[in-house]
Amino acid sequence: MTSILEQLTELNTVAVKAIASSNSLDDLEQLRLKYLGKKGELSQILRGMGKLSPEERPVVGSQANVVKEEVQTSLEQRKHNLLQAQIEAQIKAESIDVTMPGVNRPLGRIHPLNGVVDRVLDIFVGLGYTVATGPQIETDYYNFEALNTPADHPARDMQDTFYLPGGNLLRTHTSSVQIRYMENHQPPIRIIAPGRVYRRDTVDATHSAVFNQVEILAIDRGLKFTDLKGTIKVFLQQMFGDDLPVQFRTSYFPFTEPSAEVDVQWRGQWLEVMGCGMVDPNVLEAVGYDPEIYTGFAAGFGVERFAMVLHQIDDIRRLYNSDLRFLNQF
Ligand code: 2U9
Repeated sequence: MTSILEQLTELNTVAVKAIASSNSLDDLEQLRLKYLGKKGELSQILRGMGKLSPEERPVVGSQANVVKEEVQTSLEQRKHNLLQAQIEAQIKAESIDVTMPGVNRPLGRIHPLNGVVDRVLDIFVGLGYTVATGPQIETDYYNFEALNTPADHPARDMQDTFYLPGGNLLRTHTSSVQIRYMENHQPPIRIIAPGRVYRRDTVDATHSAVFNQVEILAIDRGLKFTDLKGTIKVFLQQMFGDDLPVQFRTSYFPFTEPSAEVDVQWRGQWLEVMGCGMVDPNVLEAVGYDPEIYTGFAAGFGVERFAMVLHQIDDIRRLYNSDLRFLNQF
């Protein structure tokens, strides 16, 4: 009997110690099975009770209950502590340090060239114009011939052209878009054609071999030069400001007659910003419109030049370099 009581005491000591140093709920469950399980150590020990005298049995029985309760209490205590530690670790891991500096996520912005195109399109769409686009690789016909610029015409030298193997070319203006549009639509039409154009120019502060244009075209019965002037003036005043002085100087383009260049007074200087004119009857005939019935006006300008004037940019190449120190200013 002494030996069973000793075994119980030993089990108690060893189990309580093991439980106190267990480090996970899984370990703890293993210990519970090891000491208190059906085939556990306590059950093993109590199997020896059969050999005890009737007087000894209740003594050992009650001592066994004491040990069982103590081990159980230890298990519960440790379980409580482990759960508590687990919750604290989770809270710590999930907590946010609101004093940490934030992650900088740089915002994109509209490129100054696109910003000008967007404003121009908004103005003309507001006046009832439709946006039209077309191919950058063109035939001689759409870029020159249909625009009253035959092969021997001196105006061909005005804009040196990039010719492609096979005879096609890179469009030198977006007028080709308007020819294509007129071939597929009947008047009245009002369109605006923005897009990239190409010229064999020597690159410098004000010239680029690739640049962006916007051209407008209106064809209807009875359109006159005053309609053109009014449209241009409304447009330029919306772009630059209400009281902007605007002047028209006579000029020449093969596809318009009469033709004019347009100057604005801006920051104390007269600046040329665009060209325009009444569509030449030969151009109307080329697309099958009767010039006795329909007249039209057209205008064109370089987007880079507008952006440079509006934003006081000194070199056209800044618009193509993608230098963030420059772009971040807009
Ligand atoms: C059609 C008929 C006529 C478009 C026009 C201009 C005048 C003009 C230049 C400005 C600077 C081109 O970017 S630039 O080099 N353009 O001055 N453009 S009239 O006339 C047209 C267009 C289409 C069917």
